[in-house]
Amino acid sequence: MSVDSYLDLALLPDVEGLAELVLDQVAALGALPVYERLLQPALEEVGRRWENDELTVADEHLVTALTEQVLTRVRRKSTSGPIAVVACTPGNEHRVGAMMVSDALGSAGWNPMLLGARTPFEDLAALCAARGVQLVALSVGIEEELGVLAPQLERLRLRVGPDMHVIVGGGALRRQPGWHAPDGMSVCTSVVDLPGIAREFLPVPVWTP
Ligand code: B12
Repeated sequence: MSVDSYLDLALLPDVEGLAELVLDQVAALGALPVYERLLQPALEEVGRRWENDELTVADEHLVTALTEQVLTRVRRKSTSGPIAVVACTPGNEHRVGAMMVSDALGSAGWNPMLLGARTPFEDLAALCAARGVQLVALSVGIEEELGVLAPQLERLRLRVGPDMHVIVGGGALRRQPGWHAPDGMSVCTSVVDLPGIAREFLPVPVWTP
């Protein structure tokens, strides 16, 4: 899997070539490893080249937009499992990771409800309470949000109830791995590892004679 080939195709732009590259890799390896080992490093490389003045903001927007297009081609259909909400924290516009998380939860038997970027906690709490949501996966993209995140999560759980599981991840946590989640909540920064964790939270069917 080559980050350089990915970026060469995206910057041309050759969206069909890009889709073919990704779909071939997905067929060989599965979607989640390709997200983690190709798409994520490619976007990080965009950030690095931008910092070095090798790419412009417009180039970054192009690669991000094409990555989102390609993701919609790879993404699996929702399952009929229980709803799991996927959202970015209120200050986070980095939504590509959340799209991948949504796929990871789908592959674990949940029915992902992807809310996307900048989701206010009040609205997230209201939605989860109204629908009896049992799993929320949150993506934190900006390290500055981590300072206030724990009390916000505590309030979310108070509002929705103790049965709701919360898994927190995202680029900010990969860059700042020392952050501690409130008790009873999980931190996971890998979409490859996420299905194993999320499966454990699936409600166990009650057997009635
Ligand atoms: C693209 C991009 C943007 C785009 C995003 C568009 C979009 N549609 O998403 C735009 C232009 C909006 C943007 C804006 C900004 N950005 Co920006 N951006 C990036 C860039 C280049 C790539 C991000 C990305 O998509 N990565 C790929 C995805 C797939 O990675 P990911 O989100 O980490 O997700 C992976 C894992 O973390 C995991 N995951 C994600 N969430 C979760 C959740 C769970 C539960 C689990 C299990 C796993 C998981 O799954 C994914 C697959 O592996 C990065 C560079 C970098 N080094 O990351 C900077 C970067 C993230 N941005 C940065 C900054 C500073 C900004 C701005 C403040 C710039 C500005 N001055 O305006 C704004 C802030 C906007 C905001 N409030 O969020 C900094 C953040 C530093 C920090 N403080 O934390 C970075 C690191 C660049 C840098 N080196 O400075 N950005």
